[in-house]
Amino acid sequence: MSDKRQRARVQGSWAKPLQKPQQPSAQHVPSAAGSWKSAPRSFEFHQPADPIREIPVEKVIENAGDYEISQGPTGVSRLRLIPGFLPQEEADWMFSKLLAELPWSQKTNYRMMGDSIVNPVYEEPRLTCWYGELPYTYSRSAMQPNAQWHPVLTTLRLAVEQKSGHKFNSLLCNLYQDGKDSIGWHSDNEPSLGPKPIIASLSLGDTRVFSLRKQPLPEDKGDYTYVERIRIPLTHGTLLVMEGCTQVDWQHQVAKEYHDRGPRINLTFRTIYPEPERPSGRFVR
Ligand SMILES: O=C(O)CCC(=O)C(=O)O
Repeated sequence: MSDKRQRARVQGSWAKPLQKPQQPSAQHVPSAAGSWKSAPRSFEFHQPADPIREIPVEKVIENAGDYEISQGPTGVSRLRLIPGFLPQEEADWMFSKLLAELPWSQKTNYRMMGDSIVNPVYEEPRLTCWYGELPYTYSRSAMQPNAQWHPVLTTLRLAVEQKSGHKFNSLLCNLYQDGKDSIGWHSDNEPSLGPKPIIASLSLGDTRVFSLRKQPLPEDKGDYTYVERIRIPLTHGTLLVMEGCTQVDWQHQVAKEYHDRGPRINLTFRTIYPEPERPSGRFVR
């Protein structure tokens, strides 16, 4: 073990005082002048009983490709990153149309403590709108669907379906107005999305960092200190497809950034199942 590490993990005890010479050792004794002085003591190092755990180095994914990010009892988690999925000029034009023409609004959620709703409610730090046939419920509050898709969204849905090889019936649009807008750690694992949701996420506008962190082992009881982490800078026109167990075994977020960030739109294409048709499976929450 390196010295530095050993110092950081000091475990031990103050050694018992030597019998000779006779003097009070583990106590403070008043000096003649009335101030307090410590008696000399020594320290014994004991090797820590628990094995040392390394905090994994965060990985960065920025090149086009298919990435198997984990393989576990639940199955394989996969990402597909396609920077430049939309050519620059097309992406610029679509970004301004969607920014100006989508019915953006700020959703209010309920804070949960276990299964109970706790007041006060809070407003999401971003604007959203929802497209599809069915409402979308998360954080105990439902988004009503816009049944009439904006023509740009219809074009994008077809292009994303063609590229990814998956069909989608719904779309959550997020607008981050600046660096202070964000989305916290979560998985897209609502029962209405089925057991292993496939999510295709298209980014337009300023680059933001999309982070993933693995769900901790059951014995870590919700402690994320030692979990694997990945960061992906999502640039203008990039398509990211999350497949397999990514929504079961990982969480993701777009954190606040405290330097200048312009607006960014993120379109996440999903499939929502009406209750009677829902495929069964394991849900994390
Ligand atoms: O903005 C993003 O890239 C992520 C959005 C997201 O996590 C979500 O809509 O569930």
